[in-house]
Amino acid sequence: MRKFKTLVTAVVAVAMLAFAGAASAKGGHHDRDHDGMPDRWEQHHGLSAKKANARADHEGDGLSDLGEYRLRLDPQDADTDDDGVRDGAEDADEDGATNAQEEAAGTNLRDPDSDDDGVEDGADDDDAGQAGDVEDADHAGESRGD
Ligand SMILES: [Ca+2]
Ligand SMILES: [Ca+2]
Ligand SMILES: [Ca+2]
Ligand SMILES: [Ca+2]
Repeated sequence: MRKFKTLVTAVVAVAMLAFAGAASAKGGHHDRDHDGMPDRWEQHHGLSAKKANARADHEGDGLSDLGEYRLRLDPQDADTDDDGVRDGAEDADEDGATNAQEEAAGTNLRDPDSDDDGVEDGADDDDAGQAGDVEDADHAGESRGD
């Protein structure tokens, strides 16, 4: 009977290993806390890979840690490229809306025209409400697919 128990334990262990292997191979990279930022990147930048912290803004530059990952910036450096403009105030895709404004609006930091309506995000409704915004009619009754 003891032998049987040992055998069962071994089989269960092998099955668990196989499952873990399949799970980790699936995503292409490990993201244990499922916050969109791979473990390796989080660890490299001193962030927790075990706690979902995508919305955290580590150095307080106005751009979330997830936004920093998406733009390949340093979440520990408020001005990654040292040009005097904080990461949140930069406009990575040059669409007239800053990175921080795009995060607040839920638009794509790397796409100048997130909803593909021909109007750049900076001039679009949901962004900064900047002058020259004439897109109201266009968006009436339209649900944005975020
Ligand atoms: Ca993660
Ligand atoms: Ca930040
Ligand atoms: Ca900068
Ligand atoms: Ca954009």
